[in-house]
Amino acid sequence: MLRLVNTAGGSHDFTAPEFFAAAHIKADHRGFIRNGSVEIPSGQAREIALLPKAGRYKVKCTHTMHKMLGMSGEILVR
Ligand SMILES: [Cu+2]
Repeated sequence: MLRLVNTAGGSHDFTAPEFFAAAHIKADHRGFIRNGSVEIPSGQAREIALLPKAGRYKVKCTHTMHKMLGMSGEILVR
């Protein structure tokens, strides 16, 4: 289960297209993902049941300037 919690005052997204493309995602949870990205409004959470595939994947927030502010990283699945 991937649980994304946004405790901030503004919206953020979790954008990892290669990660989502490689994973097996529960059918009725696929609607949360658009173009490899999950939007999480302020104060909300999203839970996505998935089985990730081993590998390294880039992840970032695509909101304006957010990547520059440090919202990027790497997902490592072993
Ligand atoms: Cu952000």
